[in-house]
Amino acid sequence: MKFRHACWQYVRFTVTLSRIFAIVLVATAISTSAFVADAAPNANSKTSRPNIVFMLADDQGWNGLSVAMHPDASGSKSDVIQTPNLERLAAQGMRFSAAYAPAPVCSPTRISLQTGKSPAQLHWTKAAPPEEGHRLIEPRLIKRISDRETTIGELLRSAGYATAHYGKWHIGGGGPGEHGYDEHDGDTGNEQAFKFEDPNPVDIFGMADRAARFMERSKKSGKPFFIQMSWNALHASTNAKKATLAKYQRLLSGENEKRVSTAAISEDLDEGVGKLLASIDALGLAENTFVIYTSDNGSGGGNKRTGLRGGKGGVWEGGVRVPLIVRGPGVAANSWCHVPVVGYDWFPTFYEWAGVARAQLPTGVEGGSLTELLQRGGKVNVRRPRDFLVFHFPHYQGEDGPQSSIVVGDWKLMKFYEDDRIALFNLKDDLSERRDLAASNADRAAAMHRQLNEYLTAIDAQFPTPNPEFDANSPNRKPARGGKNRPEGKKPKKSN
Ligand SMILES: [Ca+2]
Repeated sequence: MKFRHACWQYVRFTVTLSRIFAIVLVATAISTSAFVADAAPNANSKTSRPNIVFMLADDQGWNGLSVAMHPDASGSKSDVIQTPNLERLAAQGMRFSAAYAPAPVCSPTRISLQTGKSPAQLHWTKAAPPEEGHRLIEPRLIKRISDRETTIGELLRSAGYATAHYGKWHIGGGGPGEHGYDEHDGDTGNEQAFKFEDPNPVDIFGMADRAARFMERSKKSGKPFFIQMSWNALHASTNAKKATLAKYQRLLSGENEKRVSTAAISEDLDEGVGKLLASIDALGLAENTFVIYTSDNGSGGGNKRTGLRGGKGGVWEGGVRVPLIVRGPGVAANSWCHVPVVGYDWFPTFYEWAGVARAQLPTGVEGGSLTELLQRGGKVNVRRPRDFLVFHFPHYQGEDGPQSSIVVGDWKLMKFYEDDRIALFNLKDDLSERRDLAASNADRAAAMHRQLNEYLTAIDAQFPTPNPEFDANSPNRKPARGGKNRPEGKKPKKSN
């Protein structure tokens, strides 16, 4: 059905052509070969199309690696956690200092990556259940990927790629097999991680082995491949290898168990990344394979929150700014990109690598291709339908209750829905978002506020609504966590 839908879009695109020609196009579009547009500008030829290995860590914060994510910002790497394989990958490729996850929580980022659309447009902006008893009521979400969406797996399979998804899926809809993936681990979620213990903690090494076998088979068949490695780590971190746990108990003596196990599973994950990279080398595929490493949201429980404000469950930088390393053909070794990029940019990027014409992008895709940026040393801007990024979290979970942000160049505006407060920051000078400049830059703040509202209206985003039963004077009332609303002495609760 989805394929037919894509064909009709294709037909609509050629509406000015003669009717006979349109009929020919329909006939051609029905065959998969037509999906690969030979005449697409900048398209790779079919024979040289690159393989893609897309790795997604879970809850790994911007500073969760021993790889610095910014050359000048202190606190952009961990002083304790050791990730030597990712250090090597970074030395071979490009690091992004301003890479964003589409959402500050799990499933919304995952469905956004699969579709190229923002979580706000998809009406899936939170993973955990709604919190009740607050001043505002969270919007309802449909937590299941729709059959109407075209996924990365469907796109790349249609274009002739062998496709695999290993690890955590977490967007339902019958699992990856129903959404374009030839091989997969089923309709998995967080619970999956707990089954696997030393010597295969949270299935890190099992996933790396399955990916290696898949690459070998794809190579033999002569097909390019796409693999999404949705690592379960850093979930179920107490399942880390015993030796690694012991190492971090020494390095972090006196720290709580969660911090120790999170550090340990981070290093185990790095070892799994190393195994996967070694398999790519052993198969002689490194030269024509893009390797991408990133995280689904900012720092979760157990990570040390330094360098950036906030963490998972909010749109402060700590919730959405994530590590990103890319290695592949034409990407300069040991290079930096400071241009903001977002997870849903990968969808149009993969389109271009697969040689599919831009005109065939599904309607509503909000990302821009990163191909030129990667080829030109990270120095060109990304062309998206809009020249700003919005993060919309109309929910309670992290600091400050329901909130949105808009990033335009170096400037970022935060909006808090409980009291309609706004705050303005210059990220270039103040990455930790401590100096609110809304009062001294009132015109800029007002313009960005308007831009944010117009965008959210244009994509039909959902908003929190007033709670008629909320009683501010009730002794049982639940304040939004964090910031100045946080009750004395209470720390934010850990969330899923
Ligand atoms: Ca997550």
